Amino acid sequence: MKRKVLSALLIAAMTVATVGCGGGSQPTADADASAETEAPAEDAAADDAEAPTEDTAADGTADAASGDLITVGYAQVGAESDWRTANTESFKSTFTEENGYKLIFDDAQQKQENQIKAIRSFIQQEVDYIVVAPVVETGWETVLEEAKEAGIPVILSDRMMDVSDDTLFEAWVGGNFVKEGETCGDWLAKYLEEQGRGEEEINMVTIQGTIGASAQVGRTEGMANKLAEHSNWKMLEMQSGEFTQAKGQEVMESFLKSYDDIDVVICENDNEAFGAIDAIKAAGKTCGPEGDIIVVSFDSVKAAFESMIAGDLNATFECNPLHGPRVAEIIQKLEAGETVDKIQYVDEAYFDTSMDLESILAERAY
Ligand code: GZL
Repeated sequence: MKRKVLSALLIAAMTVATVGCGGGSQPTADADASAETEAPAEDAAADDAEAPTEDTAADGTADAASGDLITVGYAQVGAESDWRTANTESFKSTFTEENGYKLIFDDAQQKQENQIKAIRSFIQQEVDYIVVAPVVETGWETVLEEAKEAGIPVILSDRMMDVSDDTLFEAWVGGNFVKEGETCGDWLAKYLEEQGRGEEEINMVTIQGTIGASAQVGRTEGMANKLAEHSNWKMLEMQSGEFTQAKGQEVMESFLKSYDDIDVVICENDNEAFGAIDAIKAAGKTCGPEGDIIVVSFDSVKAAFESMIAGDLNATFECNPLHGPRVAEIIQKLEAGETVDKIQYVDEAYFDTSMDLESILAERAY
């Protein structure tokens, strides 16, 4: 709704300043009557035709009742993992009314068509910003064009979109997934060396994430880069566990039926690892630092620390889910008419059983 106020202010400004209406940046929060204030011609033309809405007075100022909240539509992937739950909580605790926002949240249940529907609904509701955690990288150009046409900035969080025109989104904030995969590979090489297995034939399997999701693409690529450095490492098979515990267990069960000499299982998120560990134990095998099979995973959620402390999981590679504050910072900069970096990686570490996990866990925010 805030955008309508801004547009009304802009029209007032443009009426006074009679400036040219070539393409330009979004109206900013402090749009003033100065001649240099610009807005894309279509915005001005579109708003020109519209009377002030019920919650704006004739002079375009929002009345106290409607407040001056920034409305944010958030198209979330789903609720498939502990990481996702922490990510959702980060947004809900950041985009609150006391922080000056109205959050419209949509859980797409891991379906792209639901996310596209949500984005179209946000456009119809004339939100001020659309935030998307795209379930997969492709298939977004059309709906992003619609958002651009409506003059609504889009911010990407978590996973990336593969679009030919990167002006279709303002910024992306998330993990460096290729680096996560490579860090995992380097950790594995060091761990095997320390175990005196640096030259041994090592058989691996991978439980991938949702195929086509940036986290899956990047982690698989990063690990592949490291496989290429170790001719004694053999990737027996890779299958998607959809980033869920149930599917992770199912995939590991099938791997254990197919191969009786698995040395390492790489799980592309912690929840898949929890499922894989259940499958390994049900098959009468052991895992973890003292076990038959090395288990590594990604995310570093609290339950992963508990699994390492229990001796089941060997290591987890962090993917920070707390994107709410980062996205809010981007929005505040855009509101102030500032430019924002297009790509913003979050800081990430890794954790393994050589560390003081109880102390680290006590400090973890997610
Ligand atoms: C990573 C995120 C992935 C997590 C999974 O940024 O996209 O999706 O690794 C989650 O836990 O399902």
